[in-house]
Amino acid sequence: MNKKTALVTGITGQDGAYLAEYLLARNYEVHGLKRRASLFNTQRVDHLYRDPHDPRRSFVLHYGDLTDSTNLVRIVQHVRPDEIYNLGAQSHVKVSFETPEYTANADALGTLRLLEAIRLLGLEKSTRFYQASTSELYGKVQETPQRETTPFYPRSPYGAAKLYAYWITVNYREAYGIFACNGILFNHESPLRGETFVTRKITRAASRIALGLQERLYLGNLEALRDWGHARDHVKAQWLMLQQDEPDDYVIATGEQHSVREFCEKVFLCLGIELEWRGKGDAEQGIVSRFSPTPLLADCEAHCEVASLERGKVLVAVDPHYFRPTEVDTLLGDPSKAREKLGWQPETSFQQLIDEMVFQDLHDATREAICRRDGFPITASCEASF
Ligand code: NDP
Ligand code: GDR
Repeated sequence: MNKKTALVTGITGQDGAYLAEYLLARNYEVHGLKRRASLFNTQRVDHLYRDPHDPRRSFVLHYGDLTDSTNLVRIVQHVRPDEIYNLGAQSHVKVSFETPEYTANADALGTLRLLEAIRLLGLEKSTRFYQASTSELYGKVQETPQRETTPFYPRSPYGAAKLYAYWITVNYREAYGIFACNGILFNHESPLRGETFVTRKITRAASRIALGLQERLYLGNLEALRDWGHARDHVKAQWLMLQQDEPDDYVIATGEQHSVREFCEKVFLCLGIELEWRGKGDAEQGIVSRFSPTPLLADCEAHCEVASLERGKVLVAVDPHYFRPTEVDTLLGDPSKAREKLGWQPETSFQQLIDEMVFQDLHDATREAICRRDGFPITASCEASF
């Protein structure tokens, strides 16, 4: 059977890395778009890199940017992919309030540029297109749970940009017969999740606090409810959509909802730290009610010191700086259509997701602690604003 070729934008991001693995395991030739940066930005896919002289090479990166249409046309023309996965985006909701125009350019017009590239090059009948749509389209939710027919009400420049991308994908499917699908994916996380999204911010901070590398974790809205799945499961659904007889749009979610507060409690508990909440609103704090290191944390003691966290110590505090001008309070997806038509269902439980993320971040924190102790002042990158 002929090798299929896929072009993945956003290949250096969380989903891009999982999808690249998934496609390579299915014998695809995978081409990815990477942005020029002054520092290496390919850490998530470096293990897939092959020397260009290796004849068995199935993984190729091209410099490019979703804001540059000539470059997109050139890459699509060169690769002539069977499938395009448009995962590239300015994907941070809070950041989109700071950079609304750029977010619209990359997330909304970027999608149009790719669809136009398919059309200009006459690939309408040969190249299938996946658009990374999002539960942020539902924003101020009009019904619960959210399904494919639920009306959209975006609450951020990111959501509004993705709304355009959603509809232009539908329009090019209907107008030009392109096999184009929207995956309306609810939040999905992993050890590869960007450090400024709330789940990773929490697993990273809890691990560092447990090893005495950080004093406190500052968060925004603890009440926000999300339907959190695992990126590994969700990228399978992206691929399945493009393997169907007809193009369509699908909600991809777990059908389970948890609050930021609960996520936080479960993460600290993984390390043996029981949290108790005191105060209300902006003054709310998560304090230690009991600390008895779990075997996972106790194992670190062979290499570095575990923090002594006495009862009553404040580990989590609210900082209104992290609130958003308009918030999405609650999201819960109904993945029935994906289950029935794609045969897709999530395989990773909420607890397994947390365990995986904590395991990886504790490992990184241990390395940081050892290096610091031995006089190598590693500084963990942090971004105070998000
Ligand atoms: P990430 O933020 O981890 O990755 C985004 C990717 O897009 C990175 O590779 C980034 O490159 C790239 N990118 C950003 N701007 C541009 C640009 N102008 N041109 C080309 N590439 C660009 O996101 P995720 O992997 O989590 O998400 C993948 C997609 O799915 C995104 O479109 C996101 O909006 C959407 N989505 C994500 C969900 C989630 O919960 N993860 C849920 C629903 C939708 P660089 O590495 O250089 O920054
Ligand atoms: P989200 O993810 O906005 O849902 O977008 P994020 O993890 O940033 O926020 C989830 C919820 O947690 C609340 N929150 C905080 N968020 C961050 N980042 N930092 C904090 O300190 C904090 N405290 C509380 C937020 O207010 C929010 O309610 C993600 C992205 O991956 C999008 O690209 C994707 O489309 C959607 O998920 C589905």
